[in-house]
Amino acid sequence: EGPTAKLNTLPKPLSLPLKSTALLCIDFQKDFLDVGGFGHALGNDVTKLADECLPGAGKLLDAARKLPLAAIIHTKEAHREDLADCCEMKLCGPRCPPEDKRIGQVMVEGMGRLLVDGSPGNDFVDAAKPLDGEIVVPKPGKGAFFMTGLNEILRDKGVSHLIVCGVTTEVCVQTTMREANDRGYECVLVEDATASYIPKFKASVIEMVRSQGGIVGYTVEQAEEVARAL
Ligand code: C5J
Repeated sequence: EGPTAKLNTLPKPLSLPLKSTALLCIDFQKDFLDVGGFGHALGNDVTKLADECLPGAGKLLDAARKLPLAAIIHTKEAHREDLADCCEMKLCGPRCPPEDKRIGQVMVEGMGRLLVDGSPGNDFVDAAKPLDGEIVVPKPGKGAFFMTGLNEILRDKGVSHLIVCGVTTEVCVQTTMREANDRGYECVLVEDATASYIPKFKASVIEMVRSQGGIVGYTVEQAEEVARAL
């Protein structure tokens, strides 16, 4: 019951019940989108991400802010200052020499400690900054349900459906969608509001999500279409 937004999704059309739908924006942070951030430190070309997904994310945010959706939620990959929530394996473990440890270990000019909560580079990019009243969920892992209160927040707000956007498609976005799917949330991934450093991985995730009758969820090509339907 209540208003719905009809979307031309794949593998089949989806009707979003607005009062139980949340917009989930995943990790639109300088650490992933800006030169000098964590993504850059890992050796990625970060320069194409912003143009690929931020205009789409902006359309989703503008449309969602005009409505009473159940919630607008922004996640950020952020570790505690003491790194107690960063396991040794993520910090690097046996895979690289100690001087290569990146998370929280080196100070980058303008960015501070990579992937550490409160550092300038860990903050959101201007185009996708949360507004007052929107929910920010810091998370130490790839999936937004791991070591966070996200599931409880969604249950409390009566959310059944998630419009998903963010970076990077095959890491934090895909992991979060799989976690959400296992917890019973219907997810729709907005293709022009997500991006990867590795374009073929983005294409694969989109195909994977909607394969086998929508095994992980739905996909829709354009944020514009979602914005119009909301
Ligand atoms: C990564 C993310 N790529 N937000 N995090 O480490 O996708």
